[in-house]
Amino acid sequence: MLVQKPKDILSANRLVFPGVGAFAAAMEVLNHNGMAEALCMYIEKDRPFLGICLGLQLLFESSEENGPVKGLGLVPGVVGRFDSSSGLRVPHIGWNAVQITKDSGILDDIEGQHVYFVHSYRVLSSDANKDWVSSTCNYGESFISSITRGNIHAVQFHPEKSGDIGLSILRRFLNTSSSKTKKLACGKASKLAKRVIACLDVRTNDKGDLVVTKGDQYDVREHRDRDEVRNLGKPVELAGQYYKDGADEVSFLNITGFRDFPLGDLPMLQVLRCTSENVFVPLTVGGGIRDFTDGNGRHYSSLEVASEYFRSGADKISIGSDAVFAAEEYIRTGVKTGKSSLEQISRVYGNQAVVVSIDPRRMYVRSPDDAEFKTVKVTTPGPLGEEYAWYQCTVNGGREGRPIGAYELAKAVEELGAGEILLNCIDCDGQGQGFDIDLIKLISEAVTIPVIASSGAGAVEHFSEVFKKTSASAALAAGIFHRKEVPILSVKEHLLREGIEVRT
Ligand code: 1PR
Repeated sequence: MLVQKPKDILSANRLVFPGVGAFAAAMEVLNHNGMAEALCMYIEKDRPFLGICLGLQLLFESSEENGPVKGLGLVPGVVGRFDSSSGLRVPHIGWNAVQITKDSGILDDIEGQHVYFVHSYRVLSSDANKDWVSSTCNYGESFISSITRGNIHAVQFHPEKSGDIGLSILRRFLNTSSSKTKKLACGKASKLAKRVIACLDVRTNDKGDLVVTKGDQYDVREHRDRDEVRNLGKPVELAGQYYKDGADEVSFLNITGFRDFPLGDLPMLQVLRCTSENVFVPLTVGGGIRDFTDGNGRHYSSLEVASEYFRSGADKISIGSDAVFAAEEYIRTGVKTGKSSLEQISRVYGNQAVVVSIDPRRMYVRSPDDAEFKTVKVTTPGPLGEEYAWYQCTVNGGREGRPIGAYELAKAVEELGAGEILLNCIDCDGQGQGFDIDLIKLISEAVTIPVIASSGAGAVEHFSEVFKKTSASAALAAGIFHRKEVPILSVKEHLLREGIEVRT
């Protein structure tokens, strides 16, 4: 049952308190509707409780997030931000290992396993709260990943997004006496794993069916066969398969979202709802996130569009074209208006929920002086022997080039509130020749938020290459998985053999 009123909390047998968004906004709601008092009464009586992510942080005394802001004050400690000044990528996004410090009953066999974290704020253990701490995690420093006292549990990571391991934690909480919970083999996790992401480019084909498609350099039509949109499968089925195959995340990109308004595209929302019933790793959705006025003059803000995606099961949303326009404006004026979709959504849902998807095209030049934007010395010279290139950002699915480089865009969107960058490359898309290492190095060194390398994977060696030569946090592929050329498991086995930590 979903809690609607404070009395629902007091009459609950077990309470799960998942939290998303900003600390201050959550406390305001809890204080305003009487839930804060009810939660404190419930917890003080030692009734079964599981807080998740923000649901852990709110139990502490205060948070520095847009604050200081007072919390529920049930556990000593202050919620502070990870320090990115020495190059640590913040938000902390991905699968990390936890160290169990005391028996909690619900985290029994997760030692040595990876669980999924996504947050920019954390609490450190101290003499005052050490009796509460049941596990810690290392990310630049050791922070509290779970607390336990009696029947009260709270975790900083997301069990509901941590695959089988997370489900076993939830099962134990819901039925602590269950002997059915399967024992997990002891794992070897020691640090934040590199992620392998399966991406599904989704659009309606000419028959009106929503299909997973895949282009070559963004062209998704089958030119041999009556120019039809390539159909590589059904989105919900494929996402379910990739989850079973070990994908650390699944992304849906509604590739015609720039021209079809997504809230008019109910099948896409339905895809998210159905997928999130069976897929317990993070889901990202992108395409068409922008302000929109429909034919009847009804205005929808990008925040409403994103909220609908989140309600339908997305954990992160990804913004393409609209982020390019916002970055151009920001660079031109130097002013953060707070009105762009990027700023609005990250303010309400937190930076970690907002990905910016960049669709750049390589532009060769003879010398850096020939370009207005940041160039790189390319590994392979251009067709006329050019030794440098800059990467031009595009909008509307690569159809329109814009006067801004990928480097400039990445820096601007980080300042505007993006929590992660999905870095595609039109030249490499669908070519199977490997990721654009020059581009990925350029961007991952320019920002301190995580960067997902995308476009061009054709063999397992391409994944180890991108992780060894760049500081990308994740690598994404589409075509090789859809065409069943390389299974996700083979990618992970290869990475492990190469000494790169992944979730197994
Ligand atoms: O601009 O906010 O509406 O968002 C549109 C989104 O749709 C953007 O994220 C944009 O990247 C994506 N998109 C638009 N058109 C296409 C297209 O292909 N015609 N797909 C498109 C982008 C690129 C990757 C692809 C990788 C890996 N696809 O997502 O999955 O390149 O492919 P590979 O492993 O097969 O090489 P907005």
